[in-house]
Amino acid sequence: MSKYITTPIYYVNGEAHIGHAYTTFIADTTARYERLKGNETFFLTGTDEHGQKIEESAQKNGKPTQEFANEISATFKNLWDEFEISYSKFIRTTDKDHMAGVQKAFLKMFDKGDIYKDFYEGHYCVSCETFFPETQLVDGEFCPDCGRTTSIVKEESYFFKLSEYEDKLLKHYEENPDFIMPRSRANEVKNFVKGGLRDLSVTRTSFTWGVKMPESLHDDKHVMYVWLDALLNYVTALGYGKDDANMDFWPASTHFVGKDILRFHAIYWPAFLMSLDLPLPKTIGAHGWWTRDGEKMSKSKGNVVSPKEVSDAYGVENLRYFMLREVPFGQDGDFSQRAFIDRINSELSNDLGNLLNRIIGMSGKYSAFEIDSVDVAKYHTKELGAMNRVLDSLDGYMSEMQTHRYLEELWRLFSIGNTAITEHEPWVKIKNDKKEEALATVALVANILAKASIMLSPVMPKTTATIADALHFEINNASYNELVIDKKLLKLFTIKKVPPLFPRVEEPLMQEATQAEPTPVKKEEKKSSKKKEKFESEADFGDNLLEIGQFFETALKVGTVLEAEEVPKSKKLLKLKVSLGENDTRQIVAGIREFYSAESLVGTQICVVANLKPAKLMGIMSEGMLLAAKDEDGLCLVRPEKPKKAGTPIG
Ligand code: ME8
Repeated sequence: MSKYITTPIYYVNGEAHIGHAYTTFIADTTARYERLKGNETFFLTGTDEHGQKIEESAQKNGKPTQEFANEISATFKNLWDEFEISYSKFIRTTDKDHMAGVQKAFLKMFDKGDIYKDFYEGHYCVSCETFFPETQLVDGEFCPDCGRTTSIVKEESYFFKLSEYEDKLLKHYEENPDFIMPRSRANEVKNFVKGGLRDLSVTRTSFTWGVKMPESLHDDKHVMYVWLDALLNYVTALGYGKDDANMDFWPASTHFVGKDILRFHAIYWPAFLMSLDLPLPKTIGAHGWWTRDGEKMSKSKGNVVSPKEVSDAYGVENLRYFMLREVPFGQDGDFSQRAFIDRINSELSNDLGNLLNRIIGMSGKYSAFEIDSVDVAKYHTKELGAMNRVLDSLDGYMSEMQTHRYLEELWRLFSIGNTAITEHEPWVKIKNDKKEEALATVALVANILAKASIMLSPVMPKTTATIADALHFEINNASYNELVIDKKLLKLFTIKKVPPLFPRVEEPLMQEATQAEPTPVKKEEKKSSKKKEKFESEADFGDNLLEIGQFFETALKVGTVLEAEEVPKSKKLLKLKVSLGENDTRQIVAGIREFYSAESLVGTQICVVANLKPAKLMGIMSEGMLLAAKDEDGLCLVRPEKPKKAGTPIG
């Protein structure tokens, strides 16, 4: 099967920010995923270089327009190359072949009678390169999309008979419920069309920086409307209007776009395609916006985070993981350095990195680094079943573009591995002469890591290649079929040591100017996290046993929850008032909101670490930590078996 995945082509009026990187990462991940599954995949990205906006930006920068476009286009291409984005073609709308293709398409629509010449008078927004009817203007003057002042433009124009496509478009939406994703976005498009479509002005005479008219029309004073020019890139990139070399890839499987340009892709583009007698793309996937302090990040607002700066500080693969994990596809997300660091430390470093270290450590100690899956099924049917169920569920999330759910589910595999080690305690088995059992657990986890790495590879290609190398296999369609689809286990091999893949991040690595939440990591958090890492990275805790006195340095107490409430703007945190005995009431902020409602906690008892230095979470002071246990089924609080007086020491 062949697949065709695209990003929007980005305007060359400024350099890329993380919003652009996000679209490109999702598209790249999807393209890599399709290739992993064995589908021949064409992946297109590029730059949109015509129109008044670019002409004006070039003037502001005192450069000839083409030179300016060349420079900015190169910054996009260089960035994607540095990020190893696996595009098949980088198109520029100033490419000769593209411009010739646009002229051919224009002529075809004109000859068909879908384009005619008339006059246009209307309110034009230069920034959005769009005319708006008076009824849509804010306060009779301002652009309804970007809020800038519009100007009245009267000019001769060619029009595309968009109004004739109303019914056909509505029919297409009805018959193809996956045409607009997430499906929840389809209504806004349908309503727009039902509200009536006016014919679309598709040429301009007020400036010259655009694709010229087809010669046969002898009408030099017009240039093409930038959106007609831009949308056609999706087919000219495949050779439309030239040699059709790659037109076998058409129709596109998914055009990934931001929700700001959904209307152009879900209304204008299919209408143009119908006029050209070309099939329509399967899906327009519209994602949400990355915001900074609640405002859309954009080049014109100047509130952007630079992807280069973030990747220099944290690594591009960590950034890919974070962006795809953090935000449900279609929803907006605020870029927070704090949230990014938390995910690196807890999910990448602890859950994945430490699991690999533990397996390398244990196999080194117990079997001279040799791993054999021969006894895995004998001791671990439960874990193999759970693992296979997770693996089978993943494709559904990816085809729905739910990358955050995909990764969340994928992480259940690491929980299965970690839980197996905790439950089966290979170090105890080794001491008790049950080597076969101990090695079966080690091999089970090696298999989990291998299969999880294959499925993680579209998101983190390089990191997973290193894991695969340690596990003596390569990630490709053959190993995907063997280990993920056919559920085979790894053959006997010698595991390789690898340097730590995800060094913990102790404090924000970017300066305030480029970070959304400059809260530094507290010293006490730093200390405790170091301790945790050391503990968890050991295979059998052998070198980390505590003296009893060390344990009693921690004051554990029974607490009674007096009050509980949700922390505003946080999905995870609850703020509790907890009694630890007479005259000792504490405020504790805990990340348990996903598992407990505030009301359900009031009056119940919990176990509290009472002698931690206070720390702030989302600006709220927390004066203790409660104990909880978390595995793949969720989190539960550790509580006294029977009610005890608040403040009763534990130990
Ligand atoms: O619209 N959050 O180009 P553009 C998430 N040339 N994504 C964002 C974003 C943000 N804050 N800001 C931008 C154009 N994007 C046209 C497209 S296609 C035929 C022509 C991403 O440079 C998102 O994908 O303004 C959005 O749709 C795209 O960049 C807009 O880029």
